[in-house]
Parts: sequence; C-alpha cells; structure tokens
Amino acid sequence: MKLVVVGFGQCGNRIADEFARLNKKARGQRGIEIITGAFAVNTDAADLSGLYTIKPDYQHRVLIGGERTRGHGVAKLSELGAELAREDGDKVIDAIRSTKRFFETDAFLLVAGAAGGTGSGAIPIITQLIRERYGDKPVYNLVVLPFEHEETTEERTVYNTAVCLKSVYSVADAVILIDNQRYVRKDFSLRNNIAKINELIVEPFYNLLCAGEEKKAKHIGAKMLDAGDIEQTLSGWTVIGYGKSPLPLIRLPFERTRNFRRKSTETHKGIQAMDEALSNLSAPCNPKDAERALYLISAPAKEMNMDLIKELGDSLRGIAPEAIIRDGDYPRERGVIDVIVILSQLTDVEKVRDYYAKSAGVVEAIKRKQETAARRLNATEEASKDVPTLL
Ligand SMILES: Nc1nc2c(ncn2[C@@H]2O[C@H](COP(=O)(O)OP(=O)(O)OP(=O)(O)O)[C@@H](O)[C@H]2O)c(=O)[nH]1
Ligand SMILES: [Mg+2]
Repeated sequence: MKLVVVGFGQCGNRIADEFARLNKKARGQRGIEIITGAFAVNTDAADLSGLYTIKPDYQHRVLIGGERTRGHGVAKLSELGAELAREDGDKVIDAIRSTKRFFETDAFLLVAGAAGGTGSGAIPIITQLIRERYGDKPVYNLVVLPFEHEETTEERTVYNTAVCLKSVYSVADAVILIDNQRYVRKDFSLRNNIAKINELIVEPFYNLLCAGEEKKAKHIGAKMLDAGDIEQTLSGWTVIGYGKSPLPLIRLPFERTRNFRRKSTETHKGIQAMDEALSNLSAPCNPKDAERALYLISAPAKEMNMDLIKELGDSLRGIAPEAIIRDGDYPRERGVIDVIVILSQLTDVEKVRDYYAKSAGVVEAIKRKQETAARRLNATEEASKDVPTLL
C-alpha cells in the first residue's frame, strides 16, 4: 500500500518525518516505495525546520497562518488552528498536487496530536478538504492522545482532545488511536524520549505497507495482504498492535530432521508474537468490540506453515469473536517472526467516551474563566473612569 502522509503540528510533523524515514528504509533495504509523498504542515516555523527527512522546501514543509501568527504557533487554541487551516487549506492541496507519483497513491494518512492547537485544529479541516478533492481515495487519521500528566496540568488538553476526536471521527474513513501513555507504561524513561516513541508508533506500518508492494515471487506470501485488504478493514475507531519473537538464526542438524518438533516451536513463537501485539495495542480497548480485524505474519519463508497461520487466526477469533478477520503472510524477515494486528470499527472505546465526558466539565470551567477575566477587566476599567488619559 502506498500512502501520502501529511503531519500537522509538532507531533504530526515528527511522526510524518518518521514515515518518510520508513520509506527510505523500504527503498534501501527492499527496493520498494510505500510513501508517495510526505508533508509537514504547521503554524510554527521553528518546528518545521527541526525535521530530518521530509524535503526541506516550502512545498513539503508548509507554513500556514504565517501572517497571523508570525510563525509562532497557536498556543493550544485549536479553534485558531482550524481557522488558519481553513484559510490556507489550498496551500496544502497545492503541495499534495505536486507529488510526482501521486497517481500511485492508495490512500492518505493524516497525523496529529489531539491535545495541541495546530494539529488538533487543522487535521479535521484538511481531512474534509482532501475528501472533497479526492473522493476516490480513503483518508485515514492517526491521532495521538496525550500523556496522563498533561491532562492534570492543562485543562485545554482534555478539551482539545475531545473536540478533535469528535471532529475527525465525523470526517475520516478511519481514526487510528495512538495513546502516548501506552508507550511509557512499560518503560517510564520513554516519557522523555519522544523520538523513540515515534519510532515505535510507525514500526508496525513497515511490513504492513511493504507486503502488498513486493514484486519478487519469493517475497509474496501464500496469501498476500494488499491495499484492498487494508482498505476493507480500516473503518471508524481503530487500534494497531505489533509483536515479535526471535527465531534461532542457525539450526542444529538434528533440528532439521525433527520437523514435527520444529513446527510446533514456530507455532508457539508465532502465538507469542500475536500475544505481544495484542497486549501492546496502540490504545486501550476491548477487542470484543471490533467488527473488523486483520493480522499479518512476517517470517522467513521456510518457517511459515499453514498450522501457524491457522493457529493465529483461531487465537484472534477467540478474542474478537464479532470481527470479520482478514489475514496475510509475508515471507521476508530473517531470524524473527513478527505479527501486526489491527482491530477496527470498534463499536465502543471507553477512553474516547471518557474524554467526551470530562470535556463537558472543562467547557464550563473555560467559559467561567473567560467570564471572570472579562468581569475583572470591566471592573478595572470602571475604576479608571475619572482618571484623565494622554491619548
Ligand atoms: N508521540 C508523540 N507525541 C507528541 C509529539 N510532540 C508532541 N506530542 C504530543 O502532542 C500533544 C501536543 O501537540 P503538539 O503537536 O505539540 O501541538 P501543535 O499541534 O504543534 O499545536 P500548538 O503548538 O499549540 O500550535 C501533546 O499531547 C504531546 O504530548 C511527538 O513527537 N510524538
Ligand atoms: Mg506547536
């Protein structure tokens, strides 16, 4: 599958940059392209210049609202982020139109952090615009949810997140949820290592996007998972998981003959990778609520067998009983079995519901604060009414 990736705001920019790096890796290691264009859109000029892989010209790093913010961002006001995206939306469309091999693109992936101002405001607006212009291609959103500690220090965090989630859900074909907190659960040092988190966020997309683009027979699985399968799966609230299990690179001579034993070891390793993928889902959810699901297993060709693929299918069926499940195998990796799982069209996501509920209180609090500030201002002005002025 080939994507045009557009990142909004600092979070979106850095993740889009990571996707651009992934494409370089696919080209270098496998001779295939998975990203037809990578773009960064921001109201903050400094954020744009801090990227590594996205081309450093104004057509790939697009500054919006430059005249109004003078390149300094929107300070968490997502309404302003949305307004500037509306005003400068054509700049983004022009940039996308400049993509050389645009005709090969299967879908759009738009990326943003939900809690900020620029990204959370711009992503629904540009999603809508792209849908109007390119109605034949699906538009997916990858939305990053804030760390827990951000929710307590800044009330705008919950408010922006709720508003962004509601908005993207109504315009995007699918919303892939990425919960930052999930990535620090196991390793707390990650909280200060955003680059590493971004690497982990895009990691599952590597084999997922590459599998359907292979041209050589030896890398085409018994059941190839292509763009069509992914499009059929992605819908509404979506999470993605990734797990891997190492295989011994060298086999002892007696192991080659004991075929039966070897097969069961591989099946065990495959199940282990699947379990890891399911326990590392990108956001918390109940797999029982998934109406669609997909898994892709990548392993050395000689380690792949039907038992393994069937066992994985049974295991996913067990935890997502309502889902239509698509699958594929990708004979590629060396020394490792890795499994990517997507759970999609989730009928309920408690975490999203919580943001909606919590934001109701915050809307009141923000309104009250604005009213109090206005009252204080009035009182001060009132007190000054007998003081002469020099103007
Ligand atoms: N995973 C990840 N999260 C990030 C990154 N950068 C910021 N965030 C998260 O995204 C949210 C803030 O969004 P930003 O992208 O910084 O904000 P913005 O869209 O640039 O908006 P303004 O700066 O307010 O104009 C917070 O929840 C951060 O924790 C990143 O590179 N990776
Ligand atoms: Mg910013």
